[in-house]
Amino acid sequence: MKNIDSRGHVTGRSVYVDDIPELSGTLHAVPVFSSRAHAKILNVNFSKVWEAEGIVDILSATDIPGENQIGGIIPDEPLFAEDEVHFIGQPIALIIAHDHFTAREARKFVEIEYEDLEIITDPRIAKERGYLLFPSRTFVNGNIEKGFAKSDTVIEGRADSAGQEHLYIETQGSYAIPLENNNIKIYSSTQGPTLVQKTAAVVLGIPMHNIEVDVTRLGGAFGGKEDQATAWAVMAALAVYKLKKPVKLILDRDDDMLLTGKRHPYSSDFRIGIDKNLKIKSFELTYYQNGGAAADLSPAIMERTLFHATNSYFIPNVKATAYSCRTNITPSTAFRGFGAPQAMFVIESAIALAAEKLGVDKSEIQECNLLKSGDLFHYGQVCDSDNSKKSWSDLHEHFDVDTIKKSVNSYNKQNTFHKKGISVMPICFGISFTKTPMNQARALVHVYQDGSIGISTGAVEMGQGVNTKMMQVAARMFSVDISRVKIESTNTTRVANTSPTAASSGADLNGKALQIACNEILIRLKSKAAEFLETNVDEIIIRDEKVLIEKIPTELNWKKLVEIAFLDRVKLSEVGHYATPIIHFDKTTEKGHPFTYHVYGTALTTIKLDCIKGTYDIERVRIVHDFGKSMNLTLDKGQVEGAVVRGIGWMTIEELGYDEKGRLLADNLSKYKVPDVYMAPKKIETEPLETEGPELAIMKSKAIGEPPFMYGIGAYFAIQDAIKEFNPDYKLKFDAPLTPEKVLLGLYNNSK
Ligand code: LUZ
Ligand code: MOS
Repeated sequence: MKNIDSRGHVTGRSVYVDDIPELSGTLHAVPVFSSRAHAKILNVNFSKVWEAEGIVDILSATDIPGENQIGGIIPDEPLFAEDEVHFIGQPIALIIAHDHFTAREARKFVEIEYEDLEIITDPRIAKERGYLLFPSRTFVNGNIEKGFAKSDTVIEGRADSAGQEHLYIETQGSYAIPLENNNIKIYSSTQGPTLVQKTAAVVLGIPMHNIEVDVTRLGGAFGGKEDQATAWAVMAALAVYKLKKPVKLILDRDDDMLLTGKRHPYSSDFRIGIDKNLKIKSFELTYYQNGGAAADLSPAIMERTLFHATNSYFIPNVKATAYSCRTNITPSTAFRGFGAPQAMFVIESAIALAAEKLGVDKSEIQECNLLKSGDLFHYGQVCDSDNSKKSWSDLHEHFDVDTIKKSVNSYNKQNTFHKKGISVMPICFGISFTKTPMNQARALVHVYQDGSIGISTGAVEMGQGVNTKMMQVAARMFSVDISRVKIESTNTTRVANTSPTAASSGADLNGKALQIACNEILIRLKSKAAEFLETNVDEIIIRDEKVLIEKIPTELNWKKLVEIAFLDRVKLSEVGHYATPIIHFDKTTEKGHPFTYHVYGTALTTIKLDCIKGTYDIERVRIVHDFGKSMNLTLDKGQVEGAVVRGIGWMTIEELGYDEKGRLLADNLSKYKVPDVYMAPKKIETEPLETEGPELAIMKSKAIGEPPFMYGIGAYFAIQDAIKEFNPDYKLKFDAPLTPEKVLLGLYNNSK
């Protein structure tokens, strides 16, 4: 089954926030933001703005009736800056006008006097000064010094990875409208409707029940709208609160790129110890996370980094420390992988460096350290499958990796100015919000008296196809045709207290809640059927819209049964609630069982390097991926392909950069390159790993959103592999992205 939205998307009929028909009198808001990365605000003068025609109002911190606070985990972020600004793009005020362009033009006339303060963009410098967003954490298992003593080779190094722009096609936006009795309805392009509702209530100083948040779908999010959709929705709500008029706030692309946070850049030190059998004995890490100017989701992201320090390898002695460093860039935020890709780049770098030193193939070290059932993760959870090893060996068999390696070798012997590179990238990604209480969800199901079904969940559709999956779940539960099922928008009045759709867990959590709700209604319908057919309820089966007794069709079908049940006053609506069992985590010991299950897989990346230009083609990515029992392989393979391309972009060409003034260099699409159709791998082949699939995944279909992102890391090492073919003196460097410029320097620079 394809994505139910496919047709709407390609015909342009799908509705996003900016497509909602505007009520008459709708006003338009544009944020005023800091042009300094760190400064005292001495004076703000709006008088020239007021001279423009069509200006309705200008709101700033003093207009906030509740708290000037939008920090989600730590209350350290004002909606509007008051005395100081901490990054370029920090909102200071909101201009509201009769149309968007008037507001945007008028912004140029705001006069702000600043007194500049010291600007720090390097997380290591921030750490030295003691500028941390919150205390550091250390995960320990075993004893690293004993582990190093048992190692034959101990190597130290450093690995850096840069940020990444989300580049959702739909920019951040909201449309807030006043309802009667001072209630406000907000349409928001958010992954977290409840977070918008809760934060709007705090800022306006009113109860949550006065705010209704509605989301039909997002034009992409990738984590960028988990926390950072909130500010724009709350600003619109604040304007509605003051003006009692509908207010729309949609960021233009350039504003979106400058004002919103990105993936966390990380700088990391590692020390790895390996014995003569290539077993990794010990691994020590220090991560410097560049959190930007406010905490945002950094505590959770840092935690996920620590959890993924060892990727898919078993290492008996581990010590990993992470610092979240406060700098003067936009607050870094969630981005597909949520700190895990950064950790996995570090361990892959450590293994690559060890392989270089030992003169062995990187994949030899990788292979002999893969996780197996019974191995202990450094955070105390026990690995419960051999999927890591299995995906590795299946990949090698299915795609005949030995033959591929031979053909790459012979190509490299025959060609001087083109070289091919190859790399294997295994992944292991933990599924669950690392914050245990977030692993809960609800769903609301109505069976209408004509047999049609309406479902609402807390899941937000953002292109990933979660709505399609929810409809599949309901159709399968009732055993009716999918055309009977309608999915409603995600709305806080129908499904309350939701976790954001994030952590790859949207389908699992909301699907399980939906199953519970459907099942309750099904039980009542079956008992009504048994009564009507004068038989035992255990004998009733509903299949393909027919009511069967011991596999024999009866006079009842789905539609008729629903009608009878309704006339007999049976409750045909239900709310399902699901809370993931088995998970727990103790922060005092940093041990527990934080993940419901893990997703595994292995990818082989082959690239071709032009050794004159330094440019590269990502030729193929071949993958054996652990889908569990995929409930929708079309959608799931689409998720793999999208994730792989984004992972490759992060590792290769996506370069942000900040100047000494703390200004983002790549602040528009002529400066920020992402993989396009030419740059994307010519072919991505995804083979499902044959496994049972865990009961705790929705219909045994494993979470898919984030895990495949990290296959993209393979591109980095494949490119370095090709550089080395051309320039045997090249020394491995771990400083992503590996842009063609860096490649060119590597090809011709022999410095050691
Ligand atoms: N969001 C979050 C996430 O709040 N907690 C998580 O553990 C997480 N993991 C991945 C992506 N988003
Ligand atoms: Mo996310 S990075 O699952 O919002």
